[in-house]
Amino acid sequence: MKSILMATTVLLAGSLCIAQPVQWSEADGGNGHWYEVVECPECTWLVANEAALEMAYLERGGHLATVTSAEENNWVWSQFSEPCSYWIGGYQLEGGAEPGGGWVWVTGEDWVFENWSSQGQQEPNNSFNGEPEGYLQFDWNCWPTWNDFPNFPPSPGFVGGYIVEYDDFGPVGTVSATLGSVKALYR
Ligand SMILES: [Ca+2]
Ligand SMILES: [Ca+2]
Repeated sequence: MKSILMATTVLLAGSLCIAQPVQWSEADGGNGHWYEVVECPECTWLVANEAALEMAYLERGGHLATVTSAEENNWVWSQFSEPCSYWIGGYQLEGGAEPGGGWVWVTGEDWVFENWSSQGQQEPNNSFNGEPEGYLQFDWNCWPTWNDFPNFPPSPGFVGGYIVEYDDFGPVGTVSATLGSVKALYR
């Protein structure tokens, strides 16, 4: 009986995908922040945003990852084995010119680096079957570039989950208090 239980435990442990935060260390040219992937195909961007703000690691508060340089983009993309269609922390403000205007990071960091997809359709294109798009994800075509997308997972494969960044804002709760509420164009 004991051996059966042990075998079951091993099987369960083997089948579970237990994510662990990983540091983009300064020794590797990084920013010292920690990152984590959360699988959640049913998560809208707004749900993912709220969930990320509730997360913490090493007493750092989390937020959806803000990918503010090519180096950060490449590190996240390769570190998490090509997180196709995962949400990251960009969204479009009300009044932003479509499709590329008014994009901001949840942290308020400057929107300087952009990495829109151009391999297939040119993104941002503000249209998914007629739905406007105001939220940021890694492209669902599995390119290491970005797509603007609506606040929903319309069918399996279009949303994988989300990427959390544990910043140096300080203790748990500090980040969400600092950021305030998201005022996006499309709910
Ligand atoms: Ca960042
Ligand atoms: Ca798009």
